[in-house]
Amino acid sequence: MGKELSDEQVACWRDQGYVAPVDVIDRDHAVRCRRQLEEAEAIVREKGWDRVLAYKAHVVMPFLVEIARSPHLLDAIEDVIGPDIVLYDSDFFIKEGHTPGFVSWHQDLTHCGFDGTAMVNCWVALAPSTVESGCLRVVPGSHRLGPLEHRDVPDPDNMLGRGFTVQHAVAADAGHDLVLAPGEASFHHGYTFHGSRPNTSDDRRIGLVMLFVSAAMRRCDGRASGLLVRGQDRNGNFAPDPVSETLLEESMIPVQARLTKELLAVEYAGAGAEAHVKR
Ligand SMILES: O=C(O)CCC(=O)C(=O)O
Repeated sequence: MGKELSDEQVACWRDQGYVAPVDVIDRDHAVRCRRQLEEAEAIVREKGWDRVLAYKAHVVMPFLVEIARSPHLLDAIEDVIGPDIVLYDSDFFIKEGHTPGFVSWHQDLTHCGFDGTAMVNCWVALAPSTVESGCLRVVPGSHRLGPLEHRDVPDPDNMLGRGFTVQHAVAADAGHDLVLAPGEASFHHGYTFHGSRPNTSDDRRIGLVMLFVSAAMRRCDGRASGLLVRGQDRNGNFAPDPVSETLLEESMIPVQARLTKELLAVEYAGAGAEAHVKR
């Protein structure tokens, strides 16, 4: 038994490279977060800001930081990556009802330039995430393949801008659907193949993605940034991400833009800075 996860969940993480569902926030809280997100979307549209919800969203969204700091969630994250925890990146993957957007099979960690593997993608549902709405899917056990080559396979409907796709055959029946109710999360390992299908439901499918890493990991350029949410960054591997006091504090928008630029420049140096642009 971990601090929060059961023995079965810890074993599923180790052997299959994912855990789901994990209770993160209650249903009412998820409804409030969805409202805040939709308020933020309206502001972003009106101001014409770019990529504010696609990378480093925690810098400008206090409600996201509140979730990331919740002791209950951090106990579960600690069970899989240890006690020194940094929120490295965060964003929203949103599919409108009856739209063709999909996500190709890929790994998260391969291009991040870290010297270790202690990363967890925590995907929190802020709307029903079902087979019909195009829930997140994983290929169980694929994390054991380690880092694999990816290529751009352009498709206008792929939500990973240039069609970032792992170069490894995936059988048609290999994907496992991670069906989640609002407030529930899935965790997957940085090497687990994951992707998703289009939303054929009437509602939006909203995923809040938080990438947590161990503060013990160092990025190749030695200049990663992130928000330390538990424990210590003993070697100073992460410059602290500043965070807004209020939703989309205007003075923080250029800060979020700079941190996004720095993140993309390292992650996709080989493939071009825009290789993984989400929308
Ligand atoms: O939300 C999705 O469908 C895909 C999410 C994803 O690819 C990611 O978090 O890296």
